Amino acid sequence: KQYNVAILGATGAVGTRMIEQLAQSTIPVKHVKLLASKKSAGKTLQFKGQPVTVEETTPESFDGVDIVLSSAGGSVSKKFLPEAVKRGAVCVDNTSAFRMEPDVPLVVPEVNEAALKDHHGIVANPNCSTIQMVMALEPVRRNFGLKQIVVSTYQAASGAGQSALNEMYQEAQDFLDGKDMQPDAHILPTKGDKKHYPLAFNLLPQIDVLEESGYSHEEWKMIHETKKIMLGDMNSQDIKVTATCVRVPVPIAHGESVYFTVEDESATAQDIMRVVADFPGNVLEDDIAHQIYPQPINAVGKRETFVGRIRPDYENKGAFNMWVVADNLLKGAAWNTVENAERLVALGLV
Ligand code: A2P
Ligand code: 11C
Repeated sequence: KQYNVAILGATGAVGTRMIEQLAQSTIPVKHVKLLASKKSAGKTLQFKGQPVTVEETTPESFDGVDIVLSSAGGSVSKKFLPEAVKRGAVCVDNTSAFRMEPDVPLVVPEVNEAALKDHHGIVANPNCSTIQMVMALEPVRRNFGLKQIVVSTYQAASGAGQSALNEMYQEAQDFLDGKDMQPDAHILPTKGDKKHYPLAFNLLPQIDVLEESGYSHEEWKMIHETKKIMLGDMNSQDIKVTATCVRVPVPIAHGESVYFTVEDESATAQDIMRVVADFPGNVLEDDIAHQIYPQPINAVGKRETFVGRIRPDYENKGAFNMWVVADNLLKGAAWNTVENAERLVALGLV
């Protein structure tokens, strides 16, 4: 069988990468439809070297579509994906719109592929910072049991979309040209909020909106998505998770400092390294004698999750630190979405 595939948000930072990842995937594609807002209608993009005209998204855009890959923002997903499902499509949604719905599987294939079979037309792709953390920690959970996770993120500008990335480059340019030490920001930390701050040569400890709890919504996602993916219950207390999310002036690829405790206190750092390295999709880059460790610039364009600096907390038994890097636009978004679609096809679930 060959599949008609629609990419919703095809002109965006993630959408353009979905086009590339789909072209390189095992999915037999009959026809690809590239959907965006009215603003981009008529623009030409390429799929496998062939020009494809971008169309404005309407409910009828999904007539005859088998698979939808979507990354045009939560409100666009909420509006259009039910229309696509009504027309018989299976959607893999990279936004947060449906992630916490009980009948929507939230899937990182290497970690919880089995959840795909419970879909009712929508599969959710987790947040980028959650995906790379569960990739690094799932082998630890399976082999030694996980008790607690304390994560601090170093998140790239592209996580907030192409416009945020463009704004950071412009700020850096203006700063180096001596134009403005406090440029007028319009997008970051998050489009919808009242105040905006520059990211170039700065750090912003706010990703997404700040909630009354004191946590940002990105931090909330890391806590609850991790529990849903690893334990099948977003409120489980079986693993305790806390997070601090920070935007850093890096274009692409998120870094994470992850502190975790395991049930099996006999586990050594060497044991952790071994199981992390053996897990599909992970690459261990941990050779301190040769200064080898994961770095964002080396992860750009790669599908894998890179893990290093694995070391014990010498003052607490069964506790470790590690450093995790992945391309937020690929494993964190476009590749994990296409990988979910590949698995749905392979398992006969489309
Ligand atoms: P457009 O380029 O026409 O605005 P990013 O995550 O990089 O900001 O990209 C967002 C993506 O979502 C873009 O492809 C954008 O298309 C698309 N998009 C934004 N609003 C809508 C909408 N109302 N309907 C369909 N696509 C939309
Ligand atoms: C960021 N992690 O870096 C966000 C982007 O829930 O899919 C992805 C938001 C999401 O800003």
